[in-house]
Amino acid sequence: MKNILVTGGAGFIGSNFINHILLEKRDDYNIVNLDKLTYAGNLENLRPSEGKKNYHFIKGDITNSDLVNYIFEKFKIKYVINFAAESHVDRSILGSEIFYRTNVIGTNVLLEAARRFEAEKFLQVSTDEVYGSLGEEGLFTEQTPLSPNSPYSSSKAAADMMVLAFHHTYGMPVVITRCSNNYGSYQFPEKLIPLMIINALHNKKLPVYGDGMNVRDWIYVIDHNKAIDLVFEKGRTGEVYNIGASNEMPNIKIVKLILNHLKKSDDLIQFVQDRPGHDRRYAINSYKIQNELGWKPTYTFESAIQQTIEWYLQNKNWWERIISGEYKNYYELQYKNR
Ligand code: NAD
Ligand code: TDX
Repeated sequence: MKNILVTGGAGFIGSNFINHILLEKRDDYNIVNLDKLTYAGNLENLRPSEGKKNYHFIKGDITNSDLVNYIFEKFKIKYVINFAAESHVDRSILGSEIFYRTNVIGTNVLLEAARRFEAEKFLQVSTDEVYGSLGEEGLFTEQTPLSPNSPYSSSKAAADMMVLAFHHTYGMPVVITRCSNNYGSYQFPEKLIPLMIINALHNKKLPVYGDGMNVRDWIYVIDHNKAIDLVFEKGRTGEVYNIGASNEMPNIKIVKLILNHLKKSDDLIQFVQDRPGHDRRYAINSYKIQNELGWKPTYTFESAIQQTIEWYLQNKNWWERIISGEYKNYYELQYKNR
């Protein structure tokens, strides 16, 4: 039995990891999910895992070192997968402090506990945004220098540096994954794809930043989590693995695809003031994980995006509860004067 501390497991990617990858297929994993349940955390995401005997939930903050140490001791934790983070770029532009507290200090607290309790693996879930922005050519490799541009991505880059420093200095068995943009069910409505689906369903304007030609490299969340599971099991200590499905697309193309699927008019599109410091293009070279660990994406964008749109159509209760709460204030602040 592997006693694994999974942090941020009530968010979009972490809950998918627990539901789909672990509990359906891995009875040798004993998972302790530590999540603060911020605005982005939602226990409804974990319904399929509730009641399983190899799954435990603890509400708490990764910056709380007493709590983290207690969890390591009580559950004999030997493995950490750190998903917990403040994850939305636009919110980091509105205010950066919580991003540094959670993403940097929180990671440090987890690393110190992992050091104290001699953890056998520490997997840091990072992002391609740490590499900064690409021009029209080229792809991010693991050798691309870190050059983050937003408060969010700079906090993730700082955390990555610290994780590698713990390996270099203390010999800690760490590994880092850097993935491109995810999509799938249970993604919080603030992110591009769910935001556009939900606005279109309400015949509300679809706010496309700038000229809509910023490019993101999209991967289905299950493919990301299969890669994380593989890196967790087989990744070499001290290494970084990029994860991406080679599916670059300008934002406007995705927005039009969503409108087309929902049989709504392109007139709903509204080009609005650009995101400050908006990275132009992300694109991942995932040769290393494919070649070394044999991973490859299994979902095509064409089918998985349709499935995702259908999920939002079938699960209105999930997102209606979110958008009728505190989210309204965020939406107002973010979009009112654009
Ligand atoms: P999310 O915002 O949906 O979920 C984050 C989760 O972390 C929430 O459940 C939240 O309650 C929890 N959390 C936040 N602060 C916490 C704290 N201080 N202590 C404990 N729990 C806390 O994010 P996501 O999209 O699921 O992203 C998960 C991870 O993957 C993040 O580290 C993110 O940087 C990384 N990532 C995301 C993407 C993407 O496209 N969404 C791509 C690459 C990497
Ligand atoms: O209303 C919008 N209009 C718009 O044009 C929103 C919310 C976004 N956009 C654009 C900005 C980006 O170019 O769409 C693109 C995607 O935006 P987000 O969904 O906010 O994602 P991004 O900023 O690319 O970051 C995501 O991928 C990397 C995740 O949020 C990060 O957590 C992850 O690290």
